[in-house]
Formats: sequence, structure tokens, C-alpha cells
Amino acid sequence: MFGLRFKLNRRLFLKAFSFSALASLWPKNSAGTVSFQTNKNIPPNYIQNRDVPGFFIRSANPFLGVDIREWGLAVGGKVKNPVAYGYEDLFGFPRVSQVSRLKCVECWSAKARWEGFRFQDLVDRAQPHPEAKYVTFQSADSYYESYMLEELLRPRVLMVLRMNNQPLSKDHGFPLRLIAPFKYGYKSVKYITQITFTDSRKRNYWADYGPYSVDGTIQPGIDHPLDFNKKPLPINGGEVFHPFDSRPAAPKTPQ
Ligand SMILES: Nc1nc2c(c(=O)[nH]1)N[C@H]1C(S)=C(S)[C@@H](COP(=O)(O)O)O[C@H]1N2
Ligand SMILES: [Mo]
Repeated sequence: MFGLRFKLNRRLFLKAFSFSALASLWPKNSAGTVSFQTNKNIPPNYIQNRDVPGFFIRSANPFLGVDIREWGLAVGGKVKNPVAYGYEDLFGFPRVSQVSRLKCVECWSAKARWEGFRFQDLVDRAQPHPEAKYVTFQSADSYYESYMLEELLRPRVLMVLRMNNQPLSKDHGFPLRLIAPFKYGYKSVKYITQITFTDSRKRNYWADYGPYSVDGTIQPGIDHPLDFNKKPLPINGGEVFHPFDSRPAAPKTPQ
């Protein structure tokens, strides 16, 4: 069922972009040899979000959004009860809302009213085994994230269905995303399709393909993890759709 969904998404994707446009959209390498400032093939809404003031649409790779008819959420791994959810099922959980800020490592942040349910509700249904101390999220756009279970049970972490009193827009994570306000924005994974409980820590997209840590906890007083000696370093080759991507590449540095 997942295989079918990806095939359909890929077909839609190839219809919307010619092959040459696709090649020029794809990140070449972490040094960012493509100029996204001058590339006319990038849809304008990918460069700056138009629907929510203050937000940028940040995507590691081009993605046209989830088709809800193809979408499902699978919760499994080291659990007693693996569960498959449809979109409507998620509206059965007690509803929680909060205003919190999303802070990207690229030195912007914006706040919104987020509405959804607690991770605890998924835990109660799935009943993870005692050794399941870690959780991996898989997204429809091939992005993935990893958390300690304990972090997801903290008070301000929310499984998000709505943003600013509207269903999540296709670019902000429809149908389901995570918000963890004490982590940098890259940890707030969008378009979630699979949640897997594990007994060992897995990595995340930006630790595998960029200079960011798996932990991603916001460091107070520091704009982003590559600010050393209070001197902001430009980051390039991080997220591909950025209006200022002609900046020099940042060196790869351990954190
Ligand atoms: N699936 C998925 N989730 C993702 C990303 C992504 O590329 N794919 N980008 C992350 C990054 S780097 C940031 S800053 C936030 C941005 O959220 P926004 O696009 O709603 O502003 O989403 C995060 N979640
Ligand atoms: Mo980000």
C-alpha cells in the first residue's frame, strides 16, 4: 500500500516538472552548486510561503504535497498493538491547541496556533514494549526524523492537524506534522506517514545529509547550531529552497 502511494506521487511529480527542470531542482551536493536565486523553474511558492506571514516553506527536496486518498498513518515497531490510522481517525483524539514558535536553523522563526493531539494518545493505543525508548518518523517526501520517546511526551510537543484555525496546508505538513518548540525546526517533521518505536536511536535526514545534529535542541542565545564565537556562519546546502542560496558553503563542523 505504501509502495503504491509513492508510485502515484512520483507520477504526479513527473507530470508537473520536465526532466531538465527536475534535474536543476534537485540538490547537487551539500556545497550547493545550484543557484536557486536565478533558477526560474522553481515555483514561487517554494521560495517564500504566501499563506502564513513569517513562515518559509522549508523542504529538503521538492514535494508537491500528500494526496489524502493515498494517505495512511502506520504506527508500529516494538509495540504490542500496531495500528493503522486513516485521516478521520485522528480527529477522534482529545483536541489540544497551543501557540508556539518554530525556529529554523537558517535564522528565521515564526509562531502559529497549532492544534492536534498528544503523542501519549498514540502510545496508549500502540502500547510500546519497555525497551522501545526511541521513535522514528517517516514522511511522505522521504524525510525522516528520530526522537527519544521521553521527549515526545513533554508538555509542549504536539501532533498537529491544524495551523492558525485551518487544516494544515499542503506545504506546512498536511495531513499530519509534529511540533516540538524546544527543538530546531528541522525536527518538526511534516507529512508523517509512519511512526516506528525502536530500541536503539536512529538518525535523521539532516544528520545524514547535512551538518545538523540528531538531537537538535535549541541552544539559548545562539541563532543556529553553526554560530561559533557569536559569529553567525552562513549555511548553504541545507534546505534547498531558500532565496539567499548564493551564499558560500559553510564548512562541515562537528557539534
Ligand atoms: N517531511 C519534512 N518535514 C520537514 C522538512 C522537510 O523537508 N520535510 N523541513 C523541516 C524544516 S528544516 C523546517 S524549518 C520546518 C519548516 O516548517 P514549514 O515548512 O511549515 O515552515 O519543517 C521541517 N519539517
Ligand atoms: Mo529549517
